[in-house]
Amino acid sequence: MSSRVHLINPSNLSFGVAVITPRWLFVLAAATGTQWGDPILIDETLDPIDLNSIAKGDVVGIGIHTGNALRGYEIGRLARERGAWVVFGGIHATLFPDEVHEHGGAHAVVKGDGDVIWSKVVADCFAGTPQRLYDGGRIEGDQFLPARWDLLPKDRYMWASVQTVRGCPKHCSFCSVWRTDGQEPRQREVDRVVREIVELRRRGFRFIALADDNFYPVSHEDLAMARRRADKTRLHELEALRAERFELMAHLEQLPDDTIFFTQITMEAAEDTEFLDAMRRAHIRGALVGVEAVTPEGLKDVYKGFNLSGDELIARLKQFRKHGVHVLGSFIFGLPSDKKSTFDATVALADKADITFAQFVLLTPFPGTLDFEKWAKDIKNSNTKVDGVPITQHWLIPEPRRPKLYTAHPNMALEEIRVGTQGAWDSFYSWPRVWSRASRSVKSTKARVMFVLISKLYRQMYANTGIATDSARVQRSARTARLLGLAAKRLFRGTPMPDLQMPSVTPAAMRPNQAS
Ligand code: B12
Ligand code: SF4
Repeated sequence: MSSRVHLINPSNLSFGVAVITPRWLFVLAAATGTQWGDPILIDETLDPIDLNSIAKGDVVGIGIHTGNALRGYEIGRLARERGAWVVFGGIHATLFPDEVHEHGGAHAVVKGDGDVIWSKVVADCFAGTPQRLYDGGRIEGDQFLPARWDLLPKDRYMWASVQTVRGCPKHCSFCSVWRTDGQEPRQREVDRVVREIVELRRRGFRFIALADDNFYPVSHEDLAMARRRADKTRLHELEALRAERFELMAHLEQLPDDTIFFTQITMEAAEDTEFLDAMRRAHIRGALVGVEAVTPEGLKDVYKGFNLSGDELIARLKQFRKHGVHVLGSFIFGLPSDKKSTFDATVALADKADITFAQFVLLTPFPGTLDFEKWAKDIKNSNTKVDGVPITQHWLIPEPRRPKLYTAHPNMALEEIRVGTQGAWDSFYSWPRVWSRASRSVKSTKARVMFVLISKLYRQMYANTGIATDSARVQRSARTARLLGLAAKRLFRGTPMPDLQMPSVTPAAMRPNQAS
């Protein structure tokens, strides 16, 4: 049998179904080309890999972020033992190519975007001459490849994912996006994005996550600052970016009415009601908004001074809802300014601001971030190790032994923060609160059942498995998530529309008014 290409998304936990497609798998599948046959795609969030499927001479591409790097390394070593060519890519491999070689049995590591370089890497491996390191760079928006959705396994994912823009102009201290993907937004051509979405609708997907770093890449302040400059080049660039967003939304508006998009956006978008209205018309019904902290001190802790706090924050978040965009608020716990009262105060604010979903994450120094650099420098001399692994490489500590928090807190014990965070999830996603939000957010019984299922599933997948320290609880949550997922996936299935055509839009419909 001839050699094959395998693409593997590693995970320690498999749920049988997944909420969102890991887009990189389907994009790299497109980048592989067809001369080696279709690649074999393995997403371990669905099922664990069967290593017997890997043969000598095969090429194995493994994509890792920091959280799943250790599992990726285990698979890499095992695949290499079976005689395969092992290549790593993804954000963590981009940040630490040497570590990947040391721990993952890699023949090659690809830094940056894989779209353009991957076919060369595969060809080099099959020729027996892989390079140690490839640099895929930061490609232009019009070079991003559309995904191979024909390789999507049937009925395993609830939401497909399509990227419209990569990069973010902000510089939050806990986030690596602006440093790895860059601060210059790279927008994909409207036509290409829409073509992919139409293909997904033809296949029966009506729920699509826009896997963007920040769907609102040009704020009023950015425009005002550019306007103050004598040289207007930057202003024209920003205006063009903004106009392209409206062009995209005008096209999305033409899609069937039951289409639902979800994206990620900064809170600033609330200033731009024209943009929010265009989002609603474009079927973008929800957005993850990084609220992070509810006090000015907390926002200062994460360099997110462009967010608001207190009553102004509530008003700003409500603005999304008023314009038909549901908010998934993302909050960080463990910030130096947090107090015991912060947990309850945050849940209360989420309620008051009419947030539809929320996530409460523990402050984690992810490599590639300013927080990580500062933390690693501060802690270096302490020489702290867990199971012989330096704490500054926390992702290499086996998951059951991995600490949940890394920075000593001025007011609280770390366990107190972990328990407080778990408590915030429990309280926000309690049955009465979920039901009350469902009744306020959606009308039909079916939509309410979906709302409840997705709320409970979200909590099981992202909170109970990520924050709990007790492995029995983690396993129980994974089983519950699997059952909820099986029930939910039927509800998310849309009717295939094989005859759906590309929307046509008049130039006038695409134009935004001039922003202030
Ligand atoms: C959409 C998204 C999500 C979604 C969907 C996840 C999914 N199933 O895909 C949701 C909301 C669920 C999510 C959750 C989380 N996410 Co997230 N997410 C993203 C986001 C915005 C886009 C990812 C994406 O689809 N990009 C599109 C694809 C095409 O790009 P890509 O993955 O980068 O792949 C390209 C290259 O990296 C490369 N490549 C990738 N793999 C491989 C493999 C090979 C062999 C090669 C050659 C190349 C290659 O080629 C690809 C094509 O160019 C990224 C931000 C970002 N810019 O990456 C964060 C990001 C990946 N998430 C991040 C984090 C921290 C999380 C959470 C831990 C958040 C939390 N605290 O709960 C969870 C973890 C979930 C989990 N267990 O995996 C961090 C990771 C940081 C790090 N150092 O690892 C990122 C970078 C955001 C950030 N703020 O820093 N996420
Ligand atoms: S957290 Fe969001 S707004 Fe901040 S830099 Fe990252 S992507 Fe941009």
